[in-house]
Amino acid sequence: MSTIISGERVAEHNAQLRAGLDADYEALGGMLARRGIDIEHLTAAAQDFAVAVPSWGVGTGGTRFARFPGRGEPRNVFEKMDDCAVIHQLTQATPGVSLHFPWDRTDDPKALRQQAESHGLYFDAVNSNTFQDQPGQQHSYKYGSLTAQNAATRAQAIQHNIDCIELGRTLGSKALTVWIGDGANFPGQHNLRGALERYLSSMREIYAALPADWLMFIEHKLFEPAFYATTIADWGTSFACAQTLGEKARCLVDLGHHAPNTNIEMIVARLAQFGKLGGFHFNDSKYGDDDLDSGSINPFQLFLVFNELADAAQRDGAAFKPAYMLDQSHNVTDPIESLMSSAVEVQRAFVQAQMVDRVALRVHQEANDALQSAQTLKQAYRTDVSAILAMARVRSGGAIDPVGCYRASGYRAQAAEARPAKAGVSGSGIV
Ligand code: AFD
Ligand code: MN
Ligand code: MN
Repeated sequence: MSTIISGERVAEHNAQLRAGLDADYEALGGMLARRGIDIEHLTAAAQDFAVAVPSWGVGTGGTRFARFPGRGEPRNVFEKMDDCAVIHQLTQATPGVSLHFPWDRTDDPKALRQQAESHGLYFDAVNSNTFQDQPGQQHSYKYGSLTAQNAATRAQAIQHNIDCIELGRTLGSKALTVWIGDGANFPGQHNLRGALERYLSSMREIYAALPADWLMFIEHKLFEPAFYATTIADWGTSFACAQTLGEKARCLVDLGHHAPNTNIEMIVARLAQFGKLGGFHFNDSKYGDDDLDSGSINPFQLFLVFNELADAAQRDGAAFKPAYMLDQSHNVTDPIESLMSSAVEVQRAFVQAQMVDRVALRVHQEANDALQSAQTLKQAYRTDVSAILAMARVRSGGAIDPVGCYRASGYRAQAAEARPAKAGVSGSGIV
């Protein structure tokens, strides 16, 4: 497998930090042993953990007001894949890449697949884009896409999704994520029920084009760009649509797509209970769809989500396999650094949730001991598992300190030289 940052450089970096890591790992192992937990079991679980990176995340994102591009941003999908390869090389936690069409369209999908494979990467769900117009497009999505009043506009949006499936097939993807911005900005602008009927009829056509081993993820979002009534605004609508469409349709939970203070872990539990939890877009937010780095604002919520996932995995076994993806917009950080840190934060919540004493939790719940139930969760959440994550990385060939190693490698400065900004070409879409 080819690596972008030289293996010697990573080894050199790790050598400097190894003694400290070994000491921390041993101390943590001793502490966990006293709680009846085998640290090796957790480290192995951390090594198996994977979260996909969105191709659009390696470019600087934007707000509605402006985009301030960074140095050396990728200008096409091949350069994006190089950045994704660096993220995976150092974290060993992000082997999947989620592409977005037409932003990532290439005339040479074979070369793209080869490039991915040479870096040990594969393609996760592909994303369609009917929330903005592309140059030369016949029908505008200004008034909607899959729900548009105009049948020809709907047909165009349906065909785009079918094209995405076709492209994804050549790349080895196994799922299509559909997020639409459709909705109304004024009361009365839409017949609320009619819009959802048109959505379902469009989605049925897309569903019919899914290969047998594919899934379709329906991504809901509370608001924006439709500020009065978003057609697929909540998990209830998403769930009803997934049920109506069939077995291959599942719900995708983007953490930012809910009203502040929504109990997202309960949504996760509900979807898991009814076999409709397709996957996640991890990010964090303070207000709305902020797309901030995972775990940067509310790491406890992330832990509680993973606590539900651990519970579902215990109940449902290997059949329970939601797709994990990041979906963030990086405005003030180096996107590679943000994605590496976020992957580690998601992995951290996953490992902490594995540590919850589920037997004790059940006993406390059955005894109506609310305080001890909460303390059981907190005990896992308060445990610093950084040494487990670092050990998992180093054993898999990654870096003990991914951001430190990345900075020392000079990758960004080299990218800035190799990728002079081209007018009108951006590595990022609007997220
Ligand atoms: C938009 C949506 C959503 C989606 C992303 C990529 O809010 O999060 O996943 O675009 O399609 O930002
Ligand atoms: Mn999303
Ligand atoms: Mn979003």
